[in-house]
Amino acid sequence: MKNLDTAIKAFIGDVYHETPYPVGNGHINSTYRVCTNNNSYTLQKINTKIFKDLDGLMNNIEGVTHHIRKKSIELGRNPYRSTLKFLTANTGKSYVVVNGDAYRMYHYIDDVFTIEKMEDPRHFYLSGVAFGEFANFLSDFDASALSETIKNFHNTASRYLDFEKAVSDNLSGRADDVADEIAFVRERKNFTSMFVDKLADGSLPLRVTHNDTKLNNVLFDEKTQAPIAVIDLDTVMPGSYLYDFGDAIRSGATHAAEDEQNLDIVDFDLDLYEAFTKGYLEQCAKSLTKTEIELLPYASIMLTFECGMRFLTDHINGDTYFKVHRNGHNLDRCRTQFKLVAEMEKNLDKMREIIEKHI
Ligand code: ADP
Ligand code: GN1
Ligand code: MG
Repeated sequence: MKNLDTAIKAFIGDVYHETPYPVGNGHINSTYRVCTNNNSYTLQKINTKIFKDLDGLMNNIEGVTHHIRKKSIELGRNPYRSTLKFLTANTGKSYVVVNGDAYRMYHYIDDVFTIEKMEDPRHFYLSGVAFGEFANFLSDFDASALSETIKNFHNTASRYLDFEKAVSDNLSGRADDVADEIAFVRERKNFTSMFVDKLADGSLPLRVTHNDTKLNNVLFDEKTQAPIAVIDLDTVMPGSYLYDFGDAIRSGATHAAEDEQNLDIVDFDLDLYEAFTKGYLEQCAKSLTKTEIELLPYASIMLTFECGMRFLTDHINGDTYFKVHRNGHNLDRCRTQFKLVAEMEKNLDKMREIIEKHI
């Protein structure tokens, strides 16, 4: 708590504040809400093992939020509720380092909710609208101004190499217990280069994308139920629309939690798939190229497979990347993802039909 208090003081001075309390369920950073007599803030401890270039990271986020704020004002929206607004610390920077830990602070957006597990298709449709609009807002953002905060983030072929290294190093000694999951990944080795090859030869355009379009990264207004802001902007980088579409489907087109242990209830729901697809394509279909449209049905398979492979890699490495809250947590997460991949593979034609219907 002492470090948190020192960080808070660096941003708001010696103002009375209640004890910060944790919010959210992110796997990487630690997020707290801080209330003073007049204001409410989000304090975030940045995972510096993962985000090493803090200046590059915050520069990206400030550039992107500035751009989105400008567009929101042009549309007559409340700029304080449309995107994150960061505070500047007494060091002149938008982050502070306290005893080796890095913190940033921004305004808490009041009267909002986030969704951890999908219940209502309408919310998923609206999150499609939010991410489709996010793509539009950033379509004229200069990608060369962005640092690559995590190299090869959605390079599935390079993630496959990380996985093979984990298996051969077997640091945790767990590789022998996950032979079925390892075989599942290896059977799909050739698939891993489908998008990256096309990005490399230029047939798939590079876009400014969010790269972590998880359901709980959209804030919804409690009163109107409308999606108001896309948050968690650490991974905004040059990427592909296929990543954002695919990762959103991964986290929202199922009724099960990402770490559900009962695989019988892990379903891939085509109605939810259609709800998101409709919202997303209403916003950005017009800017998609022919190649993007052709590859879109594969996007959720690729991103779900990649995420499951990353969970498995971390399980074999001994849980060094994602936060875990129980033994085998990463393996449970891996298994839900692979169950979804298998279901999605069976429904490829149906996904293609839905995309064609809404394009
Ligand atoms: P993580 O990287 O840990 O996922 P996020 O930036 O997504 O961190 O924040 C975690 C959670 O905290 C969100 O899902 C949301 O519930 C809540 N949250 C974060 N920022 C705000 C904000 N400005 N206003 C309201 N809630 C927020
Ligand atoms: C992490 O931070 P969070 O929980 O929004 C991860 C994503 C994964 C996701 C899986 C920087 O996102 O790539 O898809 O977990 N973020 C990073 O739930 O690795
Ligand atoms: Mg998040």
